[in-house]
Amino acid sequence: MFNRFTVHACSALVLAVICAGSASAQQVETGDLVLNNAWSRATPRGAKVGGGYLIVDNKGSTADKLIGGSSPAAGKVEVHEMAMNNGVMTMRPVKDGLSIPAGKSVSLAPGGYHLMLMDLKAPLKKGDKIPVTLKFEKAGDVNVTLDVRDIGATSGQMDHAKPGMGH
Ligand SMILES: [Cu+2]
Repeated sequence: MFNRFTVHACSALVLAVICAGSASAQQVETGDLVLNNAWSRATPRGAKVGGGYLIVDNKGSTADKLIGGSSPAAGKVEVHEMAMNNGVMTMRPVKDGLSIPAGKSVSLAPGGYHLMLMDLKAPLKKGDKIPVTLKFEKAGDVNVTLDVRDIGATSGQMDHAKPGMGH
């Protein structure tokens, strides 16, 4: 399943993001934006919110903005940021949207910016594919699919750090 080349390639930090992207095999291109590695984390029973993570590359020469989104799996989808507030980790909606600067890559990941799926219709289970429509100021509506990973997953790259995979 994982040949020697894959393991070695994944060992190189610089390739970690590429590896993670190919692991989920999902890349969505729309105009100047390339969306990669969209994923989520399984939620505990009864949880009403879940996170959504992905990497947005802006290959164009003008900035765009992620304003929000929607999903059939949730009552609403917001863009949040985590921040330390008097030593306490808090999160809040990103005011006026998350800017995606021209030529830059913006990561939504645990501990930082993320999508917040509010009012979940059902808990997210590992292996689920959650369709989300992201709303960008310029690129408009873009459909991505969140791969739901293990409840303990912390980032896309961590998927490679499993025992027996040569790390
Ligand atoms: Cu949040």
